Amino acid sequence: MATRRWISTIDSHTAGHPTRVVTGGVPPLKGDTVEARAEDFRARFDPLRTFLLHEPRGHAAMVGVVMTESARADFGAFFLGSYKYLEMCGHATIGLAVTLDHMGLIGPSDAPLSSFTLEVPAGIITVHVERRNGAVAAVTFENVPAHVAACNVPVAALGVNVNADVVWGGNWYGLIAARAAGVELAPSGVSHAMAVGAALKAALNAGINEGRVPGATRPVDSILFYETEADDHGLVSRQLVVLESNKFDRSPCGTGSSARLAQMVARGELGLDQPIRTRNILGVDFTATARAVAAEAGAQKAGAIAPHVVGLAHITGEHRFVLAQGDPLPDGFLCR
Ligand code: PYC
Repeated sequence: MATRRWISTIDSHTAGHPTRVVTGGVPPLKGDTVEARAEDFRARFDPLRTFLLHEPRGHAAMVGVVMTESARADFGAFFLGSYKYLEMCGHATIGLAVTLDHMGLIGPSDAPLSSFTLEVPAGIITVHVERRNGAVAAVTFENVPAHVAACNVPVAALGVNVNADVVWGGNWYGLIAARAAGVELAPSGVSHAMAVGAALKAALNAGINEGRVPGATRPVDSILFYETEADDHGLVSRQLVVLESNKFDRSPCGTGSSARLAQMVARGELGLDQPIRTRNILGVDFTATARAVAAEAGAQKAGAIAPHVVGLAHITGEHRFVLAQGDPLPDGFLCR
């Protein structure tokens, strides 16, 4: 078989959401920082992203990770989305940590704890891998600081009138109460949530782009619908992140959980060092805690918190993707 591309990956899922870590086949990238190398990849090799993430090899919500060297951290990595490049991705960071453990790249596999730093486009984060009985039992990432940029922004679309908080958690989120938006946080509610979420995102971003949302400087990447509950173990944020039309995060969303922490602390609903569980529509949890931002992190936005998010990923397979000669869809396709 004549082939024009060979790319190897290790795939995992984090609470249901896939991560595809590229382990070979990406040409050397130019640039001094991870952000610059991500930009070089986008400029010269973007068809590799769609080849790997779009159908028929991937799907609408597939996320990829390309590793690069870092002059500032133990590893460097940037995140590919099916529809855009992400500055940070929590579920994929957890997937990457489990993948690095699987590859034997982060310390003795019988050590109870291995830690590493990771440079991503959003900044430098720290990742801890806990092992029990020879297997990874939990991954914690200490995310870039999260903060609320705007509160109670009125948004209307498709006959739904709600308020959104605009919050940075490594990506930008519009946080909206699920019940007020008529969104059901269950697998049966996903199609409706995606339609409403995409329309609310467009309406919110129109306001931000026209300068009508004081405090918000950049359009939101996603809408996070939430509901807060409590049980004997504390607070649970049930949540569903709509990335874009026809795309939702299957996991509780690491950057979305970070944004939720900043919002709950800003509203006085949560104290520092008080863990909550963030739960996806499949009933799988992350544990998320807002900590004080370390003094050495330098100047921060008012009310910024340091999110610590704990979750777990599982390897699903190892792939060698090829592009066979004559394939009529060399760069894949995505239906919107
Ligand atoms: O876990 O941060 C996250 C994420 C962002 C987009 C998909 N997952």
